[in-house]
Amino acid sequence: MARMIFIQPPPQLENQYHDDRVLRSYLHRALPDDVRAEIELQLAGMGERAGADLYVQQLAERNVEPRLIQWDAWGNRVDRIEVTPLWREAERIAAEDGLIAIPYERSHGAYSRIHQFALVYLFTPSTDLYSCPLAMTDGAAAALHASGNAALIEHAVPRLTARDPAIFWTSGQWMTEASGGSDVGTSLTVARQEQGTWKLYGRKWFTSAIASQMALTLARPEGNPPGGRGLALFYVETRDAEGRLNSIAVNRLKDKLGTRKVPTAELELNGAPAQLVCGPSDGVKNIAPMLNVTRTWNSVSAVALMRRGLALARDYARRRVAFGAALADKPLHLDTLAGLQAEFEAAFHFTFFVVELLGRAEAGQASAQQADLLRMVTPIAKLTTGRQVVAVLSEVVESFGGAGYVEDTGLPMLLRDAQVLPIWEGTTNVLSLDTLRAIDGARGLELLEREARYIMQGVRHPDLVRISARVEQTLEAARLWFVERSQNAASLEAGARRFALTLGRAIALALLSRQAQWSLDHERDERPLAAARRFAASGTNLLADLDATDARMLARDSAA
Ligand code: MFK
Repeated sequence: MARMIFIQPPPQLENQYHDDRVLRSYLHRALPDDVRAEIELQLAGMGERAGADLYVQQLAERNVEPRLIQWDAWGNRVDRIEVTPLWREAERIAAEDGLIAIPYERSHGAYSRIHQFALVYLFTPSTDLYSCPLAMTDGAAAALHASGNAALIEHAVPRLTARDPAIFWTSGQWMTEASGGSDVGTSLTVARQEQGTWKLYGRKWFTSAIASQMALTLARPEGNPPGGRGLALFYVETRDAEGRLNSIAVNRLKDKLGTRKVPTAELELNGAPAQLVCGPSDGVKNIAPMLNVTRTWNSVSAVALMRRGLALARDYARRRVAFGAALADKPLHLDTLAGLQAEFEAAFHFTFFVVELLGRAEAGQASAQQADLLRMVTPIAKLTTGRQVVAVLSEVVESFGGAGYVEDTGLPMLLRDAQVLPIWEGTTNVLSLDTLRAIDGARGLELLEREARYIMQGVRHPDLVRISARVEQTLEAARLWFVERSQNAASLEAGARRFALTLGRAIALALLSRQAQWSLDHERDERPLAAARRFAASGTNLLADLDATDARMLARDSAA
């Protein structure tokens, strides 16, 4: 007699736009009806591909990785990178759907960034972090525009923003050096003028887009002082007209925990020809517009991966029967998923708040205060969502039990990819310090408090009124904490991460509350209210009065 074998049902994905209540409800609130009507078909198309053919291809290519081919058959050094088939398809879709073009064409004015990032959010989880080169491409276009370098803008930006895949270029962002890491100012790459051309000499330790046609990079013109100010921002084209690398050697690809489809390379610049983008100094300052755009992509990628994990976990919970019932009918399993959903919804509204501000600023519609706000919330959203995505995806993996730990379900890859999001583009701690720089004293915190009050001014449901009072108290406590700690630089620095996360969680809660009231009023939907209650209960104020001496003892853990 044949034995009955139990087969676990794999999770499945529907159209990722139609299936996404949070995205659809947000777009309904944030966009005028005519703009939403104009973009909806495209979003549904992207949602369909993300849940179907791209996802199928992603699972089928799970073991395919990019390759560095250093030599051709005849002994020539070629250093060619072969990316995966899914990446080639992703590049075509990105160009044709205008994933970079949209905010520069600006057909929907200040709403163009919402249009772009809604598409990016749908596209990202099914395309193996192809959003990495796209983020840098967008950042390069933004930095070139900010530079005012008319020749480079005319030459490169039409390629970076092209919709024709044959013309479309992507850009790298080569900052990290072995000496530098987060401390970019210690970079050792030197720029020399040789026969009227700048040539770069040095080693770039983490470059995520050598397969790109151009890069923005930092180097120190000979004779310049040390530090970030002594660096200059350079434009480099990676290959010459014959397709040979321009005095650049690829030493190896990195063997990384995740993002294994991203061909991150170590490069040797052996006199690579380059052009100055702005002046011969202030490179860190001049590349900052790029960082702020890539950090926004990072936040969007974090919410996109959280959403993918939840879509899979929820679907699986309906199919998987254990202990006599579907997981979706088990109170403890539901409670666990509800907590993750609340984190995701808060992260989503925070991220798209940054996206809205960016769109307004680029369309020339942001007040000076909104521009300051954008500068503050960009790192705060990046660091907050970067922590959330790792926590959420760790739980998502666990919600599948042992299956979540098995490679060919595709689930471990989600967690490994998520782990890069709090690291690249500035770690949680580096961005916490950037937050201190960006808020520029108590004045910035007052601005945040005013904005939170403005966001929550329309809430009427009693629970949301209580929550909004809590947000105000938290932000006020953060301001008082900041003012007190400002007397002692070491103590301020020690608390910077808890401070930045407190701001992040409080603003996210304010935004989630606004959406919850709107959904009650316009959709009779209580789910965002439930998410706001959950998120509020999980705590926003992380500013416990922790002692620096305790921290030193614990962190060093030495016998002395
Ligand atoms: C899915 C999407 C993900 C995207 C894919 C990414 C692929 C990854 C490729 C990578 O390159 S990852 C590596 C990314 N590396 C970083 O993000 C660097 C992290 N370190 C920092 O951000 C440090 O804070 C920083 C390097 C900026 C500190 O350097 P400095 O030399 O100590 O800078 P300083 O003196 O604080 O600031 C110099 C100027 O820049 C100041 O202006 P002023 O000269 O007017 O005073 C700053 O205000 C300004 N500045 C710095 N950061 C800024 C900024 N301005 C605007 N926005 C910012 N974010």
